[in-house]
Amino acid sequence: MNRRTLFALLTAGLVTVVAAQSGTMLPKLAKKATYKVGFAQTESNNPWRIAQTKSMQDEAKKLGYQLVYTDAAGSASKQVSDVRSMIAQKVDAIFLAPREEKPLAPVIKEAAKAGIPVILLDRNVDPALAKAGQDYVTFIGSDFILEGKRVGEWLAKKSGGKANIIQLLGTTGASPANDRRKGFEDAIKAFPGMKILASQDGDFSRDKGRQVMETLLQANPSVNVVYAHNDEMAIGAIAALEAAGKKPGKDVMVLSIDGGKEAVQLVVDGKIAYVVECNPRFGPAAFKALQDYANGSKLAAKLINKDRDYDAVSAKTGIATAY
Ligand code: GYE
Repeated sequence: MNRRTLFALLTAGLVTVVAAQSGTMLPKLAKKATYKVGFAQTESNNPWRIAQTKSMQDEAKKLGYQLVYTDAAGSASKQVSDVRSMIAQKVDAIFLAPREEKPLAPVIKEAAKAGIPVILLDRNVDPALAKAGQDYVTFIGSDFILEGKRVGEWLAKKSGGKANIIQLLGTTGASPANDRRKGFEDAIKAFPGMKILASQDGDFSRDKGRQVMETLLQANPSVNVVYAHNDEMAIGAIAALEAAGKKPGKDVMVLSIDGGKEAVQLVVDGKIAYVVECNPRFGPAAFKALQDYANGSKLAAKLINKDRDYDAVSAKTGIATAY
């Protein structure tokens, strides 16, 4: 090989590396009759996750696609290795529900460099670290800011602008936790009589929600509203309230997000006052996005699911179709 050829080869290599590093190389997806697709789930400890996984599995089965499923069991670092193993298995595409906004961003770029497009499901990544249409194809999920805003506005109306609130936050660093907090806090800002006494991480989990509520209740006996970022923590909080001799629905108003059957039943029973749904049925939208992408369509940066809500009246009929 002469010097000139060597130089040309090196330059070509260099150009590719630079382009990949600047994150502008979203891989294409070939049109095929069937695909082997990864789904990297974050955890499976609640009805919402179980409904989401089922919806993905059902749709893959219906289409005759192979689904490579992993469960990170609540660990962002396990989820990173799950995605790496999907890359090693050379799946055609990856659906990723990133547990937290920051730690999953680098592995999205690793997949892109390996020629595997990633579609984000239900949770987002930090937009400063990875971008739709560049590092990943699109984000499919709910508008979490809007969910929090709907709860805040409902409460402002119901309480006449007066409330002593405990907020049970979702997993620290997870996009729905950040956004549900922002939407709610922005919505109640204009009401000086609505006070957040305490906000603490309950990790979207029932038991953690119960434990955190127990502690916060002792320190804040004047609480009369609990806003939980998901049903599981709301159900945990109800257990803590009852153990302390308080009546949820009478002494303390409980509000949550997700809208699983168990929570909607608690609305019917009067223990939860209001729930904004977060739709977990991703299968049809997720696989349609994959096919659209393979067909060469340019997808929007965000594909937003529609969410219902449940109060004492709508819960009675809505429960029949709650997940
Ligand atoms: O609200 C919660 C789950 O990311 C939108 O995560 C999802 C949330 C959902 O574990 O129950």
